[in-house]
Amino acid sequence: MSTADEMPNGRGGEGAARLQVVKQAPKAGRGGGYTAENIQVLEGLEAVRRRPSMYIGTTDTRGLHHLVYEVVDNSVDEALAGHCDWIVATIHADNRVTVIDNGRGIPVDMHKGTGKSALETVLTVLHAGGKFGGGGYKVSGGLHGVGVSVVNALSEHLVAEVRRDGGRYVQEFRKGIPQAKLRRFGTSEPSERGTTISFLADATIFDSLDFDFTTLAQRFREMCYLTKGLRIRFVDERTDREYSFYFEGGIVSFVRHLNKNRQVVHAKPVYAERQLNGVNVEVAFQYFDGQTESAYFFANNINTIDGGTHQTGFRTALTRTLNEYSRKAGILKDADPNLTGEDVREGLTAIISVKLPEPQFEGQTKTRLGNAEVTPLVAQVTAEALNQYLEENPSDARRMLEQCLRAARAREAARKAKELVIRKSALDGMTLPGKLADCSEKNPELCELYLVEGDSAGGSAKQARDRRFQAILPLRGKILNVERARMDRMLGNEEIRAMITALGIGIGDGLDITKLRYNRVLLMTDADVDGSHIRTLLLTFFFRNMPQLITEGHLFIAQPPLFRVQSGREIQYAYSDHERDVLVAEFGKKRKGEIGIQRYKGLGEMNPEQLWDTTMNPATRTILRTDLQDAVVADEVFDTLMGDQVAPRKKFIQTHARSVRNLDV
Ligand code: 0RA
Repeated sequence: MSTADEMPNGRGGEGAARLQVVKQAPKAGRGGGYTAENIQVLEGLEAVRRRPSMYIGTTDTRGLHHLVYEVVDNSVDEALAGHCDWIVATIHADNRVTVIDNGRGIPVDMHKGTGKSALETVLTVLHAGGKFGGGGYKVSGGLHGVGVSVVNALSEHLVAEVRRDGGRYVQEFRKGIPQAKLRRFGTSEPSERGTTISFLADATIFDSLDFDFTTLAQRFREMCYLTKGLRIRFVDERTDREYSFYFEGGIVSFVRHLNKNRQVVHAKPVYAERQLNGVNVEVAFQYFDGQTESAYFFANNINTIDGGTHQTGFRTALTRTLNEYSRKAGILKDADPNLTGEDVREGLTAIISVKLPEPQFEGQTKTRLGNAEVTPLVAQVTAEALNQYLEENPSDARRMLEQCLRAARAREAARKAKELVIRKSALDGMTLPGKLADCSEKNPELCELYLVEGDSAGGSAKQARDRRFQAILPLRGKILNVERARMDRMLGNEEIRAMITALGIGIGDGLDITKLRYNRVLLMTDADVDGSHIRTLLLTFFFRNMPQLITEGHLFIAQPPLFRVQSGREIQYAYSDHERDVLVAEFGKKRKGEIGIQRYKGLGEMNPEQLWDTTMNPATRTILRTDLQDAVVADEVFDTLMGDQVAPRKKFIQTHARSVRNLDV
């Protein structure tokens, strides 16, 4: 009998995860090279083999990869303690894994009494590793820190080699069981110091022994970001691939890596490292021009995905420091509300890494840091680093805060939009805007709404319309036109709100197109630059906030004529220079006498009758249905003309100078 799982089970219980000497130890069955006296029946290790998922989570590839992490974590602990600066991990062609480090080497001294070496104890007794390590920060022993003994128990074969104290030592195991005592087999130079663990995972326990190169590489890269000065070489002999990781900048490099395909708001990440009360705190962060947050929080190199006390400290300090600075710098005025936590986390890439002697991991999955003393320490380091950065880089500071203010405005806009939807459904049609001249028809199928630029044109349209089925909502152009009307500012705008209420469908997520009060919505603006500007704003607004209005074919652009051509009693309208010329030529042929040409500079110049004939009478008017393409173009034009970037605006104006001039005739 040579394997732990065939051993008679003297004690049973799951809780007995502890080395247990069974009195009547059986003899080794097949050439194990060990004797009855030194066979320790490893009840604890047997428990690991019987219920592997209790120790490594699963026996699929995740669990398999855990074995590698466990061994490498022990080497990283040596690096954290300042005794190791390189690790080589190799996956061999037969799926054997070898991890070599230049740490202190697992202690090899004998324990009198047990006759076992420290190395054998570390490799066969659950949780024994820590007893010999003592103090310092540890990756292993943290989240999945079950110890190398678990790797040993779940390996068909494992060889540990140590170079220390001038010697070379080796011990071999099968399924956790030593095949012989630790043996010295040579000498070592101090420069050769370290540990080599080589193991072949047990194929009867794991679903597959297929290690994933990318998964492991990812983990090793992360370890190197988090452990300054550590070099990990990763070799995959199955596919002849190899990576070496080393990051001079530590977590600053990590932040740059996460932001490498993003447009960053400031060139240099904010960074600080401090040792406070025995806790090492490292923060690095940088804003990019996006809406998402990529913040990762580590405790002893373990990714605490559920956050915890270090996250709290960082978030609190970030929000408070940015608010204080904004007030001091006058970026936030007295009347402005504070930036919220959400505002300051938009477009934030951050790595927070703390290292502490006794991390407490909490929660179902033990992925939240619980040490309360960490919160003020991280807050202090974050605030100091950020304050210094803001003081020393005022223009970066301004860009950073503009990003946060943009987030604040967007949040406010979303709130207003939501409020609007709620109010709409609460009162349902009772809050129609005062400026709306509604139609008498109640069947939306038959109704039209004209959105008319300017109060005077609105007045003409009200007189011109067929009030049975045509409604008019005048929009004061000036208001829409102010500044660079951002979407959120537009939502705060009375005119826009009136429009949303009149349409009845709500906005954004809560939009319900079936509630549309008018089958046709017509934009009626002047045929000049301002008119086209307002049309662009409106189209963009609909595209971004009520796309269904466009895709379902409800949105139209009215086509007021540019010219009135009169000869005698006959009046014709022209919608372009060319049409005007054709009309003039026709009139000239038909009769002699004066031909009167009136150019309409705005809708207000038409009397109600003319407006009805040319633009509003369904029998004679021309209207253009907008499609998504129009709106997309409008959206791009909007971004180009209204956005913050100067270069594309300049390019647009140069490219379109001719059409701009045409608008401006
Ligand atoms: C126990 C105690 C010490 C080091 C280690 C274990 C150790 C374990 C592994 C596993 C892979 N590489 C390793 N390197 C070291 C401390 C030794 C001392 O104090 O000299």
